[in-house]
Amino acid sequence: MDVSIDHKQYLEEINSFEPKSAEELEAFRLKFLGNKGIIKQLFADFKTVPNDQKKDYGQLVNEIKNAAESKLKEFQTKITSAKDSKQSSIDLTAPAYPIRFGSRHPIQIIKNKIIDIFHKIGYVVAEGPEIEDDWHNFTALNTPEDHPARDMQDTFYISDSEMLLRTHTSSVQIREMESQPPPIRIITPGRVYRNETISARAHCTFHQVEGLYIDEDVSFADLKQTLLYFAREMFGLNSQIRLRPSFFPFTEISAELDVSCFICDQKGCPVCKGTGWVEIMGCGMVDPAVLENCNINPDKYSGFAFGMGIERIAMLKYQIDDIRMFFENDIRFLQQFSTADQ
Ligand code: 2U9
Repeated sequence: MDVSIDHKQYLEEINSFEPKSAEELEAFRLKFLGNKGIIKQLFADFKTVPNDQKKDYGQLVNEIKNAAESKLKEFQTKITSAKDSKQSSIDLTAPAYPIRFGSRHPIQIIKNKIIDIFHKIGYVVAEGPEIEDDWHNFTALNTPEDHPARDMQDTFYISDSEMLLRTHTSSVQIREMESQPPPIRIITPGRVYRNETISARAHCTFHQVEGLYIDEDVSFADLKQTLLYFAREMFGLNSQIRLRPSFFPFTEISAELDVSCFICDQKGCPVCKGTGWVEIMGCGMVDPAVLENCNINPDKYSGFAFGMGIERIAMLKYQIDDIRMFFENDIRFLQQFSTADQ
């Protein structure tokens, strides 16, 4: 038996072997060194080799075995160290991908600021439903049947029902007055709806904060001092206020409140249209008929109320000239309101 030919072929195959993957190396191992592999078979054939050739045969098979084993070892180390170096190329101490912080919506920023200002002088937040009945939105607020606000043109009525979308958060104040005796000191932030044509100045939905203070001996002087405090906290400590007579069905007497222009310091600018004053809210003494509607005795109690549009305050503070910006959720707009203000 001549074993030298196979021996040469095997050695050549083993020596020229260069695996490209762990799978190829495993196939090589099984082929030569596996339980059913070539080397096992060569050793098994040993017994058929004539005695005088056994020594040479054994040497040759050992040579093949050693070559296969050292090849396997060489590539096992190479493949594992390649894997290791791949793993170590991930730097676990490196900073994570930056996550861009969100920012609060400007309406929320202003709303929270207004709540904070009134909270400091004892007002608590009250909330109520956006879908209201006629009583809480109009009748209890002394708004007569023929008042234009009740017109389909101004109010969203819900078809086939007695309900409507509240046109102001005064409805929440009625609910609060109905459910507890004075003293009452509340602010009511919330979304309201009006059937308006959408433009740069008006929207069919916006946000209000209204305030209400009912107690014995509440006077117009209390209203003035409270709103002066608010104006100074909101627009700067040098702010002045002025009140102009007005009319609302639910207040008597009624007024509009202007703040001295905080943009130009009353020198005259486009925001105050050269007047030095900017209108920020309406207010007045709660009409005794409204107190009566809520079973509060107007001979014992009096109170003041005020209301402002949050969008209007935000437009003034941030000098935004189009109310629609608040509702479009354009990220380029929203990102401009810094977390520092929140
Ligand atoms: C009750 C009694 C009285 C709330 C008031 C105003 C004046 C006012 C407007 C400002 C701009 C609405 O958002 S706006 O369009 N509001 O001018 N609101 S007095 O008076 C009340 C509220 C509740 C029980």
